[in-house]
Amino acid sequence: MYIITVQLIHNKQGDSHIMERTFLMIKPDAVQRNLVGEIISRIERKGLKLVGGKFMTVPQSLAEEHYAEHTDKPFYNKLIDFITSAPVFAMVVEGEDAVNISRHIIGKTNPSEATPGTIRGDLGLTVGRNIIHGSDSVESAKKEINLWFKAEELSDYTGSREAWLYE
Ligand code: D4T
Repeated sequence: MYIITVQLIHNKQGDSHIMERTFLMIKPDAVQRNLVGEIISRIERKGLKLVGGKFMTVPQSLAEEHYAEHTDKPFYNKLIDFITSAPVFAMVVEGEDAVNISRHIIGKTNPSEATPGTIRGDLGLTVGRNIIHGSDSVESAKKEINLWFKAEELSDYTGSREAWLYE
């Protein structure tokens, strides 16, 4: 059974908007550098709503499945070693256009090219230690949420400030 990651929401005025969920993972470097609170704070301040989160050491099999598209890349082995080397904080966040917005606040893959103000631009230095992962499309978000989380680990709830975030 797949977890629903995109929903059409109707407000009282009859307007509709698309609510998305995306998968984010605070990587081992950021956990070791005590940046978990700083990063979650940036995501929450933007208005994205946390609907699931877990602190975990990534099993080899999960790391391999998550990064399956990179199997042939020269950095693949180092990437798997890194991601399984120490705990990560995996989470699911929800909001209008959540996939796109979270990629924007994360910044470019290589922190040396990421704009100041973004998570990678402010907190990272090198591509092999780039702080956080975020799904790059609605399709990957769906795949990754279902790979990392069970349906019962996610919460459906209305945030008390949603009327001040959405028309
Ligand atoms: P992730 O998947 O971690 O959010 O990163 P991106 O989506 O921004 O970038 P990606 O899939 O191209 O890379 C996956 C992961 O591999 C590391 N990496 C990447 C690396 O160590 N060396 C490299 O040259 C590249 C391109 C960083 C992110």
